[in-house]
Amino acid sequence: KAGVVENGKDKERVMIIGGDGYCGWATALHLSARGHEVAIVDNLVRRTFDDQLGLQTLTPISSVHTRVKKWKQIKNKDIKLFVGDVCEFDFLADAFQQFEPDAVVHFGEQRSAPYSMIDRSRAVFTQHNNVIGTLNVMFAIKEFAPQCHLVKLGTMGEYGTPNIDIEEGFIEITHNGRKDVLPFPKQGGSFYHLSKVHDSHNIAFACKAWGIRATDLNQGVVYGVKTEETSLDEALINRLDYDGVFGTALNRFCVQAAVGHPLTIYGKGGQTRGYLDIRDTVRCLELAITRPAKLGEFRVFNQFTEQFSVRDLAKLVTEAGRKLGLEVKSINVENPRVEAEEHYYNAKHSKLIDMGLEPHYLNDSLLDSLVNVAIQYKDRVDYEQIMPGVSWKKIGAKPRTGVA
Ligand code: NAD
Ligand code: USQ
Repeated sequence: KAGVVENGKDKERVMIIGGDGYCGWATALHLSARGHEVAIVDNLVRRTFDDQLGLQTLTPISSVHTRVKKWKQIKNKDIKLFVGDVCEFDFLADAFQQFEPDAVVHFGEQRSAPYSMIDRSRAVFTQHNNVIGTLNVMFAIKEFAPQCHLVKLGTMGEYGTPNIDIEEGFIEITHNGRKDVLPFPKQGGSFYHLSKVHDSHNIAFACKAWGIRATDLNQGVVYGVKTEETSLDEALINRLDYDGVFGTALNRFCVQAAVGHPLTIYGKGGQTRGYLDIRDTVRCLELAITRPAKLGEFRVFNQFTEQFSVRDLAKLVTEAGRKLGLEVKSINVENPRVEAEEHYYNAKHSKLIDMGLEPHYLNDSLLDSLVNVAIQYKDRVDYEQIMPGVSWKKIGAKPRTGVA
């Protein structure tokens, strides 16, 4: 097949860990629709976090069992389901031996920075869940599927916001007259972001020591909800988080605009990050899987398409809302996080484009459609969950039962 490099097969057996989540569900359907054999591994803990904290996705999502049944009805394609925790090695080993994956996409982590900063127990849970889960996946590959390509979701937040350009994974440094290419310095801004830094180091070491192959996708903030496949039926609809713990910047702003809540700009609003449309997330995963890393190789791609400050996003959503007849206001909320609010930001992101990614840039039609989805489900919005309730500075050792 055109464009597929050595070792890449047309049809791969892809295990998607975290396949019931926001990025994972969309990716599972995208790959299944393109003929890959897909298995979802998920312990459904994301749904438990919602139950524990009293949150719910804007969109009414079906159970994972209903989701895969509906997919079978519509497309006549099977998605295998393994419900369990990747921190339990026996469960994971069994799933590997049954499914025999060519590639494992690992989305299955606790992914909220605020969740990891609620209290000591959530910080420990996040790092345990993420770091041990990834170690288990690495060991399962070594033991049961040494050819298998690990495609691991990292995050742009691993790099922090240094006052120099951010490279894709590695930087050439000259020091005291000697030169080397070294991992780009990491400065995660929460216990969550730091869990990804630890994962990256562990995976890089395993590639070197055992000769396994891996791609670390340092993804930016994802926005949007619809993909070609999740739009086929209401039972396939994806989750969309808007609350102060799991909701991310642009998705939150669109929901806030729809329900008449002022847009919550934290601090000065100069915080700049890389962003991408969920339709590009699924395509990036497809590109990484069909063009795998070589045995022993640890590749790093920066997976985002455009960078925006929070202020830029607020302006864009205000304008999109105005066109839809909504009056959108913004407020500067005291920043609950510890982060630079005005800073230099210039991150490279050419490797996925070179491999064929054709980005969906943020435009009016996407903002329209996202605000319209939010309007469609606005009765499900709990206004009380919108303001941030987790403070980086106030995190303590004592368990917190509520975060509002
Ligand atoms: P999500 O919380 O919606 O999905 C994660 C899924 O993993 C959930 O279904 C959860 O139940 C599952 N999971 C968590 N721990 C598990 C375990 N121990 N065993 C089995 N399953 C487990 O998150 P998402 O937004 O889809 O993010 C997916 C990945 O992409 C994460 O690793 C995240 O860090 C990364 N990422 C997300 C974004 C974003 O904007 N959403 C941006 C950059 C990177
Ligand atoms: N922000 C606001 N107002 C809001 C929400 C966020 O100003 O209402 C600001 C934050 O302070 C931060 C920026 O927007 O400066 C991004 O915050 P976010 O919550 O959208 O994203 P973040 O916490 O970084 O985490 C999300 C995902 C995480 C992923 C990360 C990619 O939850 O899984 O790793 O985006 S990145 O930001 O590139 O590290």
